[in-house]
Amino acid sequence: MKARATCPLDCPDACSLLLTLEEGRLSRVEGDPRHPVTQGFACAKTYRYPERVRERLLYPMRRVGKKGEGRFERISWEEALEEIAERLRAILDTHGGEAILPYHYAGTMGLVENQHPLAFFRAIGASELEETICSTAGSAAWEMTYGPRLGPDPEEVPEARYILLWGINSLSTNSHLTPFLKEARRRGAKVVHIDPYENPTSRFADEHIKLRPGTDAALAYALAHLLFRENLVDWEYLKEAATGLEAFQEEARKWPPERAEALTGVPKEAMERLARELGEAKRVFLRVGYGMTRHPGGGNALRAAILLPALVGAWRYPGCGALLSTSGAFPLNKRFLGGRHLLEGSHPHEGYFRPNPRVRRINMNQLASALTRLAPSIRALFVFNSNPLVVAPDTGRVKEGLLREDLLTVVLEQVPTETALYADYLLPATFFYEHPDLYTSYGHYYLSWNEPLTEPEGEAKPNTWVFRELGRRLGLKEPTLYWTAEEVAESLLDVDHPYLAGINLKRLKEEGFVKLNLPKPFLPFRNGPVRFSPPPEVIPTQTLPGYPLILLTPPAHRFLNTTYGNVQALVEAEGGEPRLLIHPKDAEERGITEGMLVYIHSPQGRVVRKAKVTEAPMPGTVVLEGTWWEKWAPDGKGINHLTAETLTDLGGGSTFHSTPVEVEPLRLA
Ligand SMILES: Nc1nc2c(c(=O)[nH]1)N[C@H]1C(S)=C(S)[C@@H](COP(=O)(O)OP(=O)(O)OC[C@H]3O[C@@H](n4cnc5c(=O)[nH]c(N)nc54)[C@H](O)[C@@H]3O)O[C@H]1N2
Ligand SMILES: Nc1nc2c(c(=O)[nH]1)N[C@H]1C(S)=C(S)[C@@H](COP(=O)(O)OP(=O)(O)OC[C@H]3O[C@@H](n4cnc5c(=O)[nH]c(N)nc54)[C@H](O)[C@@H]3O)O[C@H]1N2
Ligand code: SF4
Ligand SMILES: [Mo]
Repeated sequence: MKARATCPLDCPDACSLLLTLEEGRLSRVEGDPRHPVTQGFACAKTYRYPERVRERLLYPMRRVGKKGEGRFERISWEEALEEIAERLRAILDTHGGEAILPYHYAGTMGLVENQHPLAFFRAIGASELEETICSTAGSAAWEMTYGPRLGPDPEEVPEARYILLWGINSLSTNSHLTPFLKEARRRGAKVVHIDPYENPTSRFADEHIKLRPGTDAALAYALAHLLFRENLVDWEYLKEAATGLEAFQEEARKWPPERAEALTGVPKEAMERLARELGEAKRVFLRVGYGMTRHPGGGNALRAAILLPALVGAWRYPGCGALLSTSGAFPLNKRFLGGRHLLEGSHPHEGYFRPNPRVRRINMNQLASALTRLAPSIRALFVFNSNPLVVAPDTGRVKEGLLREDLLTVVLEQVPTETALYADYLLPATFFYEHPDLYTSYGHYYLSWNEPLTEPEGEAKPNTWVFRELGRRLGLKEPTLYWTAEEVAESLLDVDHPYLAGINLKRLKEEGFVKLNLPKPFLPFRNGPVRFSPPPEVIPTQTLPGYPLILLTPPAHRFLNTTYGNVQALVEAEGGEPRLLIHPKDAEERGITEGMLVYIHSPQGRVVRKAKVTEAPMPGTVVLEGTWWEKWAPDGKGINHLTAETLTDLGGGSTFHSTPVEVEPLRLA
C-alpha cells in the first residue's frame, strides 16, 4: 500500500511524503510530487526512515539494572501505568505538582502529539518547561522587530535578485528552499552565504563571507553604515514603514567598515561590495537561520541582520524581505491545545490535583541545574519527543541528575536512545504514520493532516493515549485532556481568519495538505511596521583565558538533531564518528595533525575527538558537525559535555555555538 503523510521531523520543510507499507511495516519513503514545496523529493535522512523503524521499542519496560545501564524487563501497559500513577500520586501528595517536570521538544512537530500531552501536566500543576532550546532567541528578536513570525513565500523567492543566506546552512537544514534559490539564480540572482565555516551552502553560493562567530551585529551595522553613507537606502519605504530609525542610524554611524573588520574578520572591501550590491539590487531575500542566534548576543545579532532588507525597501517586492520562520502565519486557536487555558488562572477546577497558573517555570536549557540544584527538587521527570541526555547543554551534570536514586524517570520513546538508558520506565511510542495529527510548517505556508495508515506495531501507543490513561488513573476531570486528535484539530481550526477561509478538517482529510489563503504576491511588511528601536546591541561572543577558540556544533547534513543518529548507513556517510574541524593554522600552533586524537576542553568538561585539519573554519573557530549519539565518540561522551547553560540575550535561548575551548593532542600516559 502507498499513501501520503507529512514528515513529522523538526525541519522547516514539513515535506509531504509517499509511504509504502508492506503488512503495516514501512518499507519505502518518497517525496510527494504533488506538493509544490516538496517537489517530489525527500532528503538524504528521511529516505532512511524505514531503517530507523527497525530499531523501534515495542513494549513497555521496567528498569532492572542500575540507572544508565539499560537493563529492563518487559511489563504490561496495565502494570506500567498503575505503577507510574502510584508513584506520581505519592509525589503529588508529599511534594505537590511542582516536583514533576515534563521534558519534551520536537521529536514530532504534529501539534497534537507535540503539545497536547501538556494538558496532563497542567492539570496536575506540574512545573512548566519553557521550550527554549531552539527558536526563542530568534522568535523574540523577530517579534520585537516585525511582530508576527512570517516572511516572504518561499515559492515567490525566484523573484528575488539578491539572496543572502545568513547564519543558516540551508542546503542541509532547509533543503526544499534550494530549488527556489536555483530558479532565482537562473533568473540572475546572486547568492551570498555568511557563516564562520564552509559547508554545503557555502559551496553552493556565489560568494562565501566568513566571519568570527557571534559578531554578526557588527557586520550588519557596517553594512547599514555603508548603505546610509552611499545613499542606497529606500527613504520612501522607511518613511512609511519604519519607527525609531534615528537611534539606529546613530548607532550605524559608529560602525565604519574598518571598525567592523577588526571585530568580525570580514575584509572591508567585502563589506563595501556587499553593501553596494544589496543597495542596487533592492529585490533582496535574506534567509536567516537559528544557527546565528545560538550565542550570548544572538537575539540582537539576528535583529541587526533582519533590519537590512527593510533599509533597501526589499519588502515591497515579491519573494523579498527577511525570513526566519513562517510559523506565525498559521492563525490557529491554541487556547485549549495542551490545556493552555489551565495556565490562565480563572479556571474552575474539580478534584484534588489543581492547575496552578503561577507554577514554577524551568528553562529547558537549564535541565542540568534543574536536576541537580533546584530546591524544592524535581522528583519525577517525564521525557517524551526529546533526547535530553544528548541534546541539552552540560551533559556531565545532566547525567549526574539522571543518576539520582530519588528521581523517577519515565521515558516515552520510539527508539532506545541514550536518555532511555536512564529510565525507570521505558514506554514505546508510535510513529507518524500510526497516529493522526495536524501539522503546520516553519518553512512554508501549508497546513496538513496525517491519517493513521496502519495499526501500531507491537504495543506502541501515541503520547496522548499514555497521558489520557494516566489522567484517568489520577482521577483528573479536565475535559480537554480526553479529547481525540480530531477534537483537538477542530478546536485549533475554530478561527475566523481570512488565511483559513474554506479550510477545515474535512478538507484537510480529503486533500492531505492545503495552503493558507495568502494574498498573492505575499507582501507581509510592505507597509511595515519595522521597529528599529531600541537599536540592536553588539554583544560579541567571547573566548576565555585558557580557552582561546570558539567551538560551533551545527547540524550534520544526514542527522536531524539526534534522530537518525543510530541509522548505520547515515552514520557511515557522516564519516563513522564525530570529527573536529580545525584550521591548519590553529592545528599547527598546537602540534595537531590530520587524524590525530585530541582533547577538547571547555569550562564544562573535556571530550576526545579525531581532528580533521581543514581550511573550512575561520581560524580561531573549531567546528563539530552534528549532535552525535554518545556511542560513536572515541570516549563515549557527547559534545554537550562541553556546552554551557548560558542563555541568549533575548528569549532565554541556547548558546550551542559559543563555547570557548582549547584543543590539545591526546598523549597517552
Ligand atoms: N540536516 C539537518 N537538518 C536540520 C537539522 C539537523 O540537525 N540536520 N535540525 C533542524 C533544526 S532543529 C533546526 S532548529 C533547523 C536549524 O538548525 P540550526 O542549528 O539553526 O542550523 P542552521 O540554521 O542551518 O544554522 C547553522 C549554521 O549557523 C552557523 N553559525 C553558527 N554561529 C554563527 C554566527 O555567529 N554567525 C553566523 N553568521 N553563522 C553562524 C553555523 O556555522 C552553521 O553553518 O534545522 C533543522 N533541519
Ligand atoms: N550541541 C548542540 N546541541 C543541540 C543543537 C546543536 O545545534 N548543537 N541543536 C539544538 C536544537 S536546534 C534542538 S531543536 C534540540 C533538539 O532536541 P530534541 O527535540 O531532543 O531532538 P532529537 O534529538 O531529534 O530527539 C527527538 C526524540 O523524539 C523521539 N520522538 C519522535 N517522535 C516521537 C513521538 O511521537 N513520541 C515520542 N514519545 N517520542 C518521539 C525521537 O525518537 C527522538 O529520540 O537539540 C539541541 N541541541
Ligand atoms: S527531514 Fe525535512 S527535508 Fe527531510 S523529509 Fe522531513 S521535512 Fe523533508
Ligand atoms: Mo532546533
